[in-house]
Amino acid sequence: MTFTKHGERLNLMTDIASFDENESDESESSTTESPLELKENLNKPLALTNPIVQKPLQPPPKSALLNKADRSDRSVSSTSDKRVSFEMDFKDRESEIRKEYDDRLKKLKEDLEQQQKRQEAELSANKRQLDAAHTKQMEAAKKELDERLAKQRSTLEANERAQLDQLEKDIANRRQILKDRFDRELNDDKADYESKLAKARREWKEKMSAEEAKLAAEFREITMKERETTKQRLAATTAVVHRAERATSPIQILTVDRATVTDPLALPAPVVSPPSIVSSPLPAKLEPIARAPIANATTQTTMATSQVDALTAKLEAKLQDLTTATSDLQDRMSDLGAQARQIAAEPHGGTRHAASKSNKGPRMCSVKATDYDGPFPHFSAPTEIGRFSLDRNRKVTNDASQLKYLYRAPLEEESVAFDLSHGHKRFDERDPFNQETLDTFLEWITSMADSERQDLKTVTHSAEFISWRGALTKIASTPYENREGWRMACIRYADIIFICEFRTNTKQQQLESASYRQKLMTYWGYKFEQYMTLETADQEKPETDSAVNNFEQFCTVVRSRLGEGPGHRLLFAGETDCIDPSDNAYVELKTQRQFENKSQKNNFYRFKALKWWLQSFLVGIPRIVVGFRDDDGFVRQVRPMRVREIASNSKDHWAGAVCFNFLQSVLSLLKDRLTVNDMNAVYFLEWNPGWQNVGVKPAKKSDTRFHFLPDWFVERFSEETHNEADGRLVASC
Ligand code: 0WD
Ligand code: CA
Repeated sequence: MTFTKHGERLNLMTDIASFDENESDESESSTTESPLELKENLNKPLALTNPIVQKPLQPPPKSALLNKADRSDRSVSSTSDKRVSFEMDFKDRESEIRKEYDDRLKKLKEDLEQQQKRQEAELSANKRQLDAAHTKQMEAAKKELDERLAKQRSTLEANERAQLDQLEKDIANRRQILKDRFDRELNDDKADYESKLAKARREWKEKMSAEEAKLAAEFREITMKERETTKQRLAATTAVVHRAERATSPIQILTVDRATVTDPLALPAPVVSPPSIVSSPLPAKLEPIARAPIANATTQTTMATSQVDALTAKLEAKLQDLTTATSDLQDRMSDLGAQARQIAAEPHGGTRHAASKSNKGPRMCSVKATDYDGPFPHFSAPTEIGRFSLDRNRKVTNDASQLKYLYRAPLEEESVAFDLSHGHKRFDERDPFNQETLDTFLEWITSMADSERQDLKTVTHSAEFISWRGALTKIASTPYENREGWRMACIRYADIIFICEFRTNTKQQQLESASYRQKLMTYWGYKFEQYMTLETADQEKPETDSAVNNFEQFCTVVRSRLGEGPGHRLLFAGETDCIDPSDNAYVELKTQRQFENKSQKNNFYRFKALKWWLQSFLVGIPRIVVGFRDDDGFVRQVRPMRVREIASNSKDHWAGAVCFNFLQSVLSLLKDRLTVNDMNAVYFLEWNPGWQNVGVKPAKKSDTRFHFLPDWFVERFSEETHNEADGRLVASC
């Protein structure tokens, strides 16, 4: 295209076409050359493409020479001149052609350059256009994509919102259902309880008044009858005496005697002053004969009087019993009344007990927390004096074979997922209805005495009280307790007061009516122990697929002293979960529902934490490892809790000092009341919700259920305790 534009110039040059045979070819090829090839050719050294340089000079064509010759005909005449002229012409022509050619080349080059520039400009314009178009397209696509994404996002968000709303609604519904159910159950329980209370009260009243009326009637009837009989008897006796006094012959006396002997009166008489028979004077001459029947009659009268006395005493004792029973009943009714009032006022519990001083003197201890405010009493650091293990068959061995090691890894994990329900069906469980006593602990004491050849006093470190640790936890927590009552049977033997917990009737009923979930939750505690303990210190990780059992157990036996001066010397044993191999400290394992809000945490420190603290503090355990679980029984996190910190975090709710001051008072009360060593005398130390006092009362001797000291234990130490004096324990409450 560019070349046709310069076609004119090319034609001009056909004059010298003979100088280059290739020219037409070249020009032809030039027209077909691409701009790029053209550029390349142009860049080649000119000499290569210059026909003048490439080819030897040829004489110009005839026509051209003729023209020249014509023009120079007039000035040059000789051949050499001609030749010179021709050569000069030729040179002129050559330089002309060369110039023209150069011009043409230059022009061509310029054209080419321009064309190239234009093409380049065109190309870059195209590129820009393309780029712009591309950018535009990209932008459009991006915009579209963004729009689509935004749309999708908003749809998703809307879905999510809808789902969340639905979930919230479901939760609210479930919460409402649960609340309704809970309220209903609570109301039912309350109504049930109130009606039971009213019924019990009615029954007691009826029973009481019936019993009172019956006894009074009985008493009246007996008294009347006895009085009547005695009157008759006295009259008869008086008559006999009179007759005897009047008698003059032995026959008459014999008759009188026979009459006296056959006197059918046998019943005793009430306390009536007998007539002054003995003092009545008899004629001296009759004395030897009359003496016998008179004495006989007197004896009979005295006998009747003493029988009446005995009966009266018996009746009085019965009346006394009745009065005691009535006062006990009144106490119980007032406690029940207080409990009912408390339940009515605070259906969820949580109040402290109403203030009331003991009205029974040393028979009771107040449970009011404020009565025990003050400094912490002396409590010597618990000292471990022994350990024992119980195997699957509850066989006691004097060793630590059942002691487990804490598996520490979960403490380092941010989160865990221990399924506490795993294996529940295979739970190898102790019979929960079996009422355990101190037997295994006493077995250990006996085995220690046997192996060490020590007497009871030495082996128990002169303990004044022996019990499970759990009993002390229960007693000590009472000033802050309002839900669960307790009953401890206490026996004084060998100057030691043995304390053994027995389930209350309420607890027994709760156990009988335990729901599936409650049973499952009991299992959770044991399963957590399995997830967290190793059988040996070098075991890599716990064996969590085997069946869980709660027969095996490890116990630490500790001694301590509570109170100033001699205080109370205590010996108790506590089941201990494991030992931390990092510092050899005992560790208690517990599970706890995860805290989701402040109030849950607050509730924990208010109620549960007290039991945890007491349990560990009593045996000097420094750390509890807690498995925080969800409602489905999955432990999500395992964290340590320092026992000392539990007390300080709970200081707004309870004080350990109150618990220990109270425990000290209760132990003093026991010392006060159990002054005689008698393995058959069982006393109950008891407290139930609503009671303002903890009381001690003797159990019925006939109720052998509570005679918890086994014969083999008593017999084992009977020799050494045989000569010991009673009543050496002294204390005041
Ligand atoms: O009614 C009771 N609590 C009695 C328990 C009455 C008489 C005896 N005992 C025995 C049990 O054999 C028990 O294993 O005392 C043993 C331990 O006494 P403890 O250390 O004084 O008991 P406590 O401090 O109340 O509880 C320690 C652990 C519990 O662990 P948690 O983490 O839940 O506090 O002993 C276990 C339980 O694992 N435990 C029981 N296991 C089965 N049946 C029982 C029981 N009745 N009581 C406690
Ligand atoms: Ca435990």
